[in-house]
Amino acid sequence: HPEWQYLDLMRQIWETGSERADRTGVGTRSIAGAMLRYDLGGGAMPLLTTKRVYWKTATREMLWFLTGETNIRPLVLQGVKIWNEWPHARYVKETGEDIALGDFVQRIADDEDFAKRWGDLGPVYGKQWVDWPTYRYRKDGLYERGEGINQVAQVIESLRNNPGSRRHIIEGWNVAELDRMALPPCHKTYQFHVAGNRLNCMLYQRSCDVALGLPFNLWSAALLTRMMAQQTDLEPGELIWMGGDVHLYLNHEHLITEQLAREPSGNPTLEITRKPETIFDYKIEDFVVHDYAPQPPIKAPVAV
Ligand code: UFP
Repeated sequence: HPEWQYLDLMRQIWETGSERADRTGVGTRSIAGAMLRYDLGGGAMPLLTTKRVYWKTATREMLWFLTGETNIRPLVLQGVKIWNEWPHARYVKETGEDIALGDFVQRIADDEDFAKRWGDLGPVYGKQWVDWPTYRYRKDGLYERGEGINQVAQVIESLRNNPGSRRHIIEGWNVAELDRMALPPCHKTYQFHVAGNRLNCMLYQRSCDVALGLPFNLWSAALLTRMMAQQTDLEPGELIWMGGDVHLYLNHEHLITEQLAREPSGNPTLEITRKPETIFDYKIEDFVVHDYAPQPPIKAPVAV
């Protein structure tokens, strides 16, 4: 079963990873460099069956990226909570107001101006993917803002017109803007590769929380690949995931022990029920998962 790759990686890190302090203060066991490969043929998806993964949440996030949006408000209004901790932490830090996360999020939902001021994550994925900033030089030697680059649209064009290219890349790591991002991109580089009529995708993830982040990141990368394939009239090929700093948080021990005692079962597939005009026109209703009968979810705190 393809899921053993994930479980084996988890076990390897827990048993052999080097323990160290990390930015969040929680502490991790970590290894350098890992690769997972998933065949997406026949609609197969890297959707974990050893615990329930909320694939609709991850899908909503992916669609949000594709809108270029970087404010959490549209996610909050859909009940997606995954990005809430970061703006909340910033608000508490900058105002000194000791507001509970739930109350903060409610204010984001209720008050548009408050959301504008406090709900933005800075120029994270969505911004870089569809509106990478450019600069052009003026005669006086200064430079001014040029038109943003839609990398996603450009890669779709290049896949259609120049499938053999080795430059089908979507990059999130905009060095000049990292300091304004709530979180510098983790899934930072996507490269696509056309082999015959199959579309392969490689993802380089610089930093990976294997217990909480990776199940989401695998689903999302496969989802993006499926949408890109549909838009370019190719068949989904392989998803090749590569991790840089691949780690487990020390306070996830109960999750790890529980999940490693479970065995994968079944082969969930994703059906996309219609072909929208462009990659920017998908709706959550377009995605249906079949044969997903996972074991129960396992809760654990996310390190902020
Ligand atoms: N992380 C992921 N996947 C993501 C995401 C975050 O694994 O999509 F946004 C984890 C990796 C790391 C933390 O544990 O969040 C980011 O911290 P840092 O920037 O210090 O690597």
